[in-house]
Amino acid sequence: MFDKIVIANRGEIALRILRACRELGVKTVAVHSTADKDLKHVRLADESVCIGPPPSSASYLNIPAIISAAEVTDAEAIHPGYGFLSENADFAERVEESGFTFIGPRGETIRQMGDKVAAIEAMKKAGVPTVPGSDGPLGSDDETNMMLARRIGYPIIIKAAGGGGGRGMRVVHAEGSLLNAISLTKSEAGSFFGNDMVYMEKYLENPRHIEIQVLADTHGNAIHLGERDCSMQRRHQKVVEEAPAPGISEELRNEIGGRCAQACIDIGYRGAGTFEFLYENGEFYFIEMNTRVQVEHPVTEMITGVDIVREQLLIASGEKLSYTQGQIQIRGHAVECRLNAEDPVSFMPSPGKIERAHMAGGLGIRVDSHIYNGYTVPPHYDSMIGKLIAFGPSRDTALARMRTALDETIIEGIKTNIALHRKIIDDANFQLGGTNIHYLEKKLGL
Ligand code: MV4
Repeated sequence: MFDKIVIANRGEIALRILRACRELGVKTVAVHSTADKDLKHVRLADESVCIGPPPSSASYLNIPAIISAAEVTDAEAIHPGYGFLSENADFAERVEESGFTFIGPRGETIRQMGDKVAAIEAMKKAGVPTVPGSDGPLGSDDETNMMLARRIGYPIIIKAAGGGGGRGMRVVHAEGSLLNAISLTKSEAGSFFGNDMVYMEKYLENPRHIEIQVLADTHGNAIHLGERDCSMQRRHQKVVEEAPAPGISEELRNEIGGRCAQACIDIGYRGAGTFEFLYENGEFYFIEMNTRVQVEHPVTEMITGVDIVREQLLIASGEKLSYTQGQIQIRGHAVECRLNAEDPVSFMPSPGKIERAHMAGGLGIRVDSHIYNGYTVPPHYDSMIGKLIAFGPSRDTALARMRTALDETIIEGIKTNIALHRKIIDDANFQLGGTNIHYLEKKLGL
């Protein structure tokens, strides 16, 4: 195991990584912007290095500053967390070229999965079910593209190969708007992502967003930890996640999970990863792979007992996975509410000083948050201030515990989305389980 690592992130995930390091006896270096000197994990870290001014571009995205921090503190590895540089292939490569271990996949894998056309091709080849589509980039021949769309059947969606997470896509309902949609998406993609490659898929109108968590080591072992349902979202921001996904049988879980684990072996995947699927009418359709630890990883940890960040550290240090697939059991149900500092009406970020904070507790409650009494939420970063996770033997129990926990939680001085969470947990359709990706926006009347 490493002697010391750099945590190249902030907020709750930096604290989550620090806790995993403590348990493994790994020393920690917190790198932070000037705006973040009072973060909880900075105080708890063995060492801290200020890497720049508040804007992310000058601090958490500043590759030379982060690598220098590893050099001056004599650290061995860098954990990127999520967001920021976590899926930057150039960063992963520069970390390794500088003699440090990147806690994540090889740069080459990150680059392959960042190219959605290449990712889909690799997954299709590995036996992972994909959305019917162009199976490759669209060419410049209008007649061919029209034939392709007709064969797939409208509605179709045009997506940028360099996009993902909801950026660079356009739905087309009829042939009349196809060619214009292709050229618009292409030119947007060229300016946003520096890559004007686009592809076509059948547009699924009312899917759920279900993802499979995987772990793969450098000894040829790969396992899946079941699925999460992340359908409760607004403008591509997840709001509530849960595991397991309501209505997914053990047989279907093992079938799709097994294919994801095998795909990891086929592509030489290393570390924790997530296969994102659309799920409609009982079928899974792969759309993207995330090559990082995700915000919602705790719901999987709660139902499997596997510490995903610990496994990331073990894998990166060259050890074998702590579990075989046969040792993984799904037990109970977990729900996560993302707590955001935001206006309940406009959804605009609401940074500022937290005058009073009291976190919930009790059986089955987990709080992953860096906030404390008197902490000031800076305006420069994402508005998520923590996650409230409820676990129970059944989904109903997990939801009842979440309701109690939301009512116990006190955050004063800033606006939060706690009332929205209460509304979601109390929603009759959410309680039934299996609402689709459009449900929350429709419920909110957007
Ligand atoms: C789709 C789709 C329907 N059909 N692809 C949006 C984010 C990006 N990861 C992929 N996205 C979608 N791709 C096909 N073929 C609908 C979405 C989509 C979506 C997906 C997951 C979670 C939330 C979403 C919200 C709107 C659209």
